[in-house]
Amino acid sequence: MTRVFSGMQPSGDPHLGNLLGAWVNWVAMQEDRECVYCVVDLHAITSPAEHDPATLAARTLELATGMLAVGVDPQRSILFVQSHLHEHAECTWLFNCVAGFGELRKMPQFKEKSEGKGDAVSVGLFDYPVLQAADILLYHADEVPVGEDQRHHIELARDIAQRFNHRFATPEAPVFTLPKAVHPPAAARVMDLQDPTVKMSKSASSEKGIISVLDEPKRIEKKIKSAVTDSAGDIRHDRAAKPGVSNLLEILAAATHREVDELAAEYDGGGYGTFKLAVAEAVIELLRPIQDRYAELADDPGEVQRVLADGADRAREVAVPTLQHAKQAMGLLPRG
Ligand code: ATP
Ligand code: LTN
Repeated sequence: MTRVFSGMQPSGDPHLGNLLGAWVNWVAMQEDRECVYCVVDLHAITSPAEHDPATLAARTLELATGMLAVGVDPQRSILFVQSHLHEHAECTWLFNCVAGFGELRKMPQFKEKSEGKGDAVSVGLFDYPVLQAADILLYHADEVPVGEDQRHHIELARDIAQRFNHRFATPEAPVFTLPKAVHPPAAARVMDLQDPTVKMSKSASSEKGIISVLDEPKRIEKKIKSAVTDSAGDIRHDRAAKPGVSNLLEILAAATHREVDELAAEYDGGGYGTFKLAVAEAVIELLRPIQDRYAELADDPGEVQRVLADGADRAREVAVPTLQHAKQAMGLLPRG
């Protein structure tokens, strides 16, 4: 069966973009694939601006609770916290000796996040994609559902796997499976409500630009009502000319499982007020069952912790033999 791996950083409150762009797809993939989903807390400590030791543990638990609330099913899939398996860090070291300085330096995310920081940039930020490669390759993942911005990281994981196999294994008995990135079919890309030309983001968007998965209905309505649109008044899908309206149309389509064009035809002529109210209602209805389930789960954090402990045990069953195989292939002396 096709194996899937994906991860999300506990770097802020999960938002509508994370839900429509990632989680909806994660949940659907459970139907016919073996899925491994991970809260990647070791990635979240790579930049000091986003790392708050006082809230990291709580955020990690909240993100895992959110994943369960949207429908990640721990019976069918493996859900765990990255730092609960030291194998990820250990495998990163092995890959550090396979990955090249030049290829890491060129990673767009590293270039973006390190810009203007000079020598203050952490080695962890530089090494971020190597840790991500370890996440993916330890589980022999075939498919990695991620946003378009992660494409280079998945290609690097593929290159590392290929290079490792070439240097330390034979074509008949490779150590690592070559993964590929897959993007959600509906290509949901939710934009910031205040600046619809940039994506909604946990760390970069302002509070008003983001709809958190746990926002109360009143707050959602307020944020959508004040979403930036334009002065033309017509409702049609045109990302270049009408980014705000197009974003709201896409959100409405995703939340109601309807087509963008059909919705545009239905609301055009009725004014932005009515349209925005419809979008707000649809989002509120979309989030209601998730929020109810979240509240139930959050009532019993011990149970979520148990689910994560079980997930870590099951993850270890896959990751430990893979890592052993890799160490053996590299010629490291097994413990007697
Ligand atoms: P950060 O600001 O910390 O980078 P983020 O909000 O951009 O966080 P990530 O943790 O980078 O989110 O991404 C988690 C998953 O959610 C990825 O698969 C990513 O593609 C998806 N995702 C994030 N933002 C959006 C968005 N605005 N629209 C659609 N998908 C998104
Ligand atoms: N870098 C990713 C998060 C991430 C990930 C992974 C995604 C860490 N490890 C492994 C897929 C597979 C991000 O920022 N979205």
